[in-house]
Amino acid sequence: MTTDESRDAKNRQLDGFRAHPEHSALTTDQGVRIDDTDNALRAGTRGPTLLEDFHNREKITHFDHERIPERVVHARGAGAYGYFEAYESLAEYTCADFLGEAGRRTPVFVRFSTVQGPRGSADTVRDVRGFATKFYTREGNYDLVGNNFPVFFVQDAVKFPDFVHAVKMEPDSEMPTGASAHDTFWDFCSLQPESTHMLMWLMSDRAIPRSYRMMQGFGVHTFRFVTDDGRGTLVKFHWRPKLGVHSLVWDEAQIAAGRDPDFNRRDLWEAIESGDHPEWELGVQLVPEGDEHAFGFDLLDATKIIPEEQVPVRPIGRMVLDRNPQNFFAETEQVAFHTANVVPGIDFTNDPLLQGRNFSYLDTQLIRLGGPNFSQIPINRPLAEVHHNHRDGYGQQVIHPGTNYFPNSLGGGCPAHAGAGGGAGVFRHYQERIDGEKIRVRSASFDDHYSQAALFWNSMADWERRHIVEAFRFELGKVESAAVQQRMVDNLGNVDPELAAQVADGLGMTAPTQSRRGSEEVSPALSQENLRAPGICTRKVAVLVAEGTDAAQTDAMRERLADEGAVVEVLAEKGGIVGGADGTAIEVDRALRTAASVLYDAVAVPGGAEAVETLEADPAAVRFVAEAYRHGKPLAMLGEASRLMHAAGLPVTVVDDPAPSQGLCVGAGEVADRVTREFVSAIEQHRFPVRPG
Ligand code: HDE
Repeated sequence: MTTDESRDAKNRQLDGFRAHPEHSALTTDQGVRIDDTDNALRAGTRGPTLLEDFHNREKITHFDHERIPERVVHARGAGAYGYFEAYESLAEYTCADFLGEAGRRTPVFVRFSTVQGPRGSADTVRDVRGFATKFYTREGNYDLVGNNFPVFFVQDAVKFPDFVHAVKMEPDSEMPTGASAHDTFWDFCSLQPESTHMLMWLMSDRAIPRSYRMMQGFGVHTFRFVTDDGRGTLVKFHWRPKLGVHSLVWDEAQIAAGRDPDFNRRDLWEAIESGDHPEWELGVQLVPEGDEHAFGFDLLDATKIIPEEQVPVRPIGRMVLDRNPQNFFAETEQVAFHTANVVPGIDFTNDPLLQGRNFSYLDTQLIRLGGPNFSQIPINRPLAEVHHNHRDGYGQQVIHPGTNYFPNSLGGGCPAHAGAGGGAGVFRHYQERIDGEKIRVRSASFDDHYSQAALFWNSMADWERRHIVEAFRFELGKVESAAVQQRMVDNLGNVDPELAAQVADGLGMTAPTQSRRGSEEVSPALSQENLRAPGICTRKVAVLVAEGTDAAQTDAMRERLADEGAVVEVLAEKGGIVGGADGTAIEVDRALRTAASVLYDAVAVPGGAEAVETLEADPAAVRFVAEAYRHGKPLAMLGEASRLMHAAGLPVTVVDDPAPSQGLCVGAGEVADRVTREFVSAIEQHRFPVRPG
């Protein structure tokens, strides 16, 4: 049992709302004890059910009303609790209390999500991922409602309903689920060149993260830090995962969607349950107000990044997720994020996307959570005290005595205006001078839609570019309208001629004649090549065994990987125990048929002639190895196990003293130790996208 003092303030607040069913008896909503919930009240044992049975009616009625509307976007998600810890005082830039002192901890709740699919859709679809964080600060709730891409599809929120209608399932058939590979999405994007930069991210491997724990997060918009004395600094927020940024490959993602539709949420859940608490560093790019126009693009345009090489990301704190919810609906489903939930010291800019969001999030909760009192739902309650004259409405939980208007004298003038004496901790809007015509026109500084799409393309490693081309070919290949395909290919001709030509070729179309490179610039910080992190902590490794496996090798491999923090699972034809070559028992974690290579980061097969013969004859084992190879995963084949590579039709020659080649660690006898070492460093590299064969 965790001691009370070691639990954060939000956790303790939730105690007041937690049910305690231990040693309890069944009751109605009114607390009346019920002795039978298995048989409805009826007239005679075979007679009709009686209306008088209030328990039956109440039970069924409540069940009938269990569902609420799912989020119109980001419907599928997973949440967790944790804390944010500031590295230093940022008082020079912001009076935000939670950033005011080194070591200050603030409880958080984070919800990760996909965007397009409904609540029951698969996790590993090609999509943007939501990364929304609620900070329960002492000065009220601050929500940083971000994504795992730093840009967005449209520049103005007024286009959001159009975009969402286009990307969601088609209105007649409600297909496809969890996919953007369909006509309406590409029709819209091909007519909206401003979406081009975002499409580059969406077609990249960033759209199929290996884990929520291994993706970056971005606030996207330019926000504003504000000091106590009203000075502003423009700011962009970045989350950077401690485990590095890693992705799946497309074929793997598609198989995983069937093998484990809960792939990403299970990964998050299990990591937290096993004490491997996911961690991100929060960083900021700070731009002095005076430099707002010093860039070749507009800081108010959410289709642009500030390249990290231009303005470095300054780490300001870390976030650790260390607790899973107890009830998905109460916590993860009912959490209500809102971009306008800001605290003193953090303010908006005039980014038209952000301005629209500031309306939308509050509005959407009213229908989703059934009325204006959703901030009283436990997960949404701030730790800071709440006093106002908002009254009544569906689901009101508070008994408000006294007056309900301002100004008043009968209620002692309370709640009074805060900060009358100039006190800290009061929200004051940044005083910005605005001067303009009332006009439905976007600034010309928003017009360049291709430079940064090209910047992204230029910054990719060869294998990343290959994946982007393949993704465009897949997505556009699913589009039935040739005109839409052609328009999109022509559009890519403004990013890079090679990209456009390769995509066109894959679609059997002609490359655009008017191609040009959108930019010559490069930002190395954008490539996943440069976003790895040291170590193999929490990587999942499958060890395939059978009767006669070399037990000593198995143990050594398991121990070494576990020492490095990896999660090792031993798989065999059946669960239970298999006998090693020397008679030692090897414990099996999972039956091969209930698993799949796509659920692991790497595969090892220890030696043992008899065992390898069994595995060679088992199509599930052969497929396991072949698939892992195809997906570029590290493979360790000890001793006779290299024969399995042959059985899988893989182009590997057995050598006694192997050089580590493309993550294939093959060897026998006294080199086994070295093979394991190389295997560990191969897992650290994550993926070997260029393999022979
Ligand atoms: Fe959202 N978005 N969005 N969005 N968004 C919602 O709010 C909206 C945008 C993001 O885990 C909705 O509670 C508009 C950008 C996340 O609960 C809704 C625009 C970014 C989540 C809404 C955008 C996001 C949402 C649906 C302007 C990244 C899930 C349910 C074009 C910076 C939060 C809800 C969670 C959810 C509106 C664009 C992130 C309808 C109008 C840009 C992570 O209010």
